[in-house]
Amino acid sequence: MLTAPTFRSVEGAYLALLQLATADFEQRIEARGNAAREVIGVGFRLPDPRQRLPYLATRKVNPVFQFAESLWHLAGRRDLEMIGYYAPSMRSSSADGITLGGSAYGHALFNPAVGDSVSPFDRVLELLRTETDSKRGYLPVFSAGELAVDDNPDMACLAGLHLLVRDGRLHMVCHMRANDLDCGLLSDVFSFTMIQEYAAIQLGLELGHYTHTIGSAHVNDANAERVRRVLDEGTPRRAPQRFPFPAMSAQTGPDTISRLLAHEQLLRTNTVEYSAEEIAHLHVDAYWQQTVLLFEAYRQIQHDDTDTVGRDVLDALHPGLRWLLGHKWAACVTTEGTR
Ligand code: 5HM
Repeated sequence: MLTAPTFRSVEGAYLALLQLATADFEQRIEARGNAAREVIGVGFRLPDPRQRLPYLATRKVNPVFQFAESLWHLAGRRDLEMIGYYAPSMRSSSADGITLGGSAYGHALFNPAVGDSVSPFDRVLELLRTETDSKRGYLPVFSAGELAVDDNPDMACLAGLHLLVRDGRLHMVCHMRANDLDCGLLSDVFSFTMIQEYAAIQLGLELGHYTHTIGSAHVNDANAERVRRVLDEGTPRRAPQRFPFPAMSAQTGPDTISRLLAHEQLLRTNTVEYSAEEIAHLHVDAYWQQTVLLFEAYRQIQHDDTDTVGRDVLDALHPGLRWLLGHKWAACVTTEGTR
């Protein structure tokens, strides 16, 4: 097959890649002390990029982090203060303990490049609005300057994102120089498809397909045991959990992101606490209220001395998000067993 194989949701692609790198790997590598099995040059396509969450009990995806990271990217941020609260492990990639480098993709996409006054993201949208069938809508992330940094702790794994408008739909092709299939792939696909959907809304277009390509696709030996358990769970005999995810609200724009991040900061710093009822009356539409509910659930887990997250918050969540929270944190299982 010359085009990338298609999967109904990210879960199928994730399992197929894990299988490939575990059983049919091409070589063993040991870059920077990480022993891994590797396959070179792979890819897949998601015809519906909204199906960006996997529902596997053995791979405890953290949807709070997924949405937090996407918003962090969409706001063009690179501060550790926010993202480190959701993913403490990212602190080790920071050279100065304050900011992230290459992995702060949104910082490269949503801020003007040196010498420019408009961000690459806005420049590409402008191009796509004016040039029919353009092939030039490329958003580079990896920069040659990263190679010149001695002992660089955080070199961008994302080479770039390519946006293509065809027949009224916005497609995206992602090029990764390297992807850790177990640890990096899921959050990368989540964030990039969120950026794609956000871009489609800004352009007033339908969401097209998403194609993910990887130079070095690998599974670290340190994660081999978990990968084996995930593959055991994901055998074709298992009926997959299905929680179709809704479309991002059509009025989403930069103001939406700012408003959400204002609530995020208040919750992260435990300055406010919200009931589901209060979240329903915030100046935030129903789609994004789900994210505020996730932030409130996480606030309770982090700051409240409690072993359960409020029933009202769990009940108001999309069933797929509730399912994921219930598998990630015991505090999120309702008395009726949300799982
Ligand atoms: O030595 P190198 O810079 O390639 O190590 C980075 C590791 O993080 C690789 O295993 C890469 O695949 C993984 N990674 C990822 O998969 C890192 C980031 C952060 O940029 C990411 N996805 N988003």
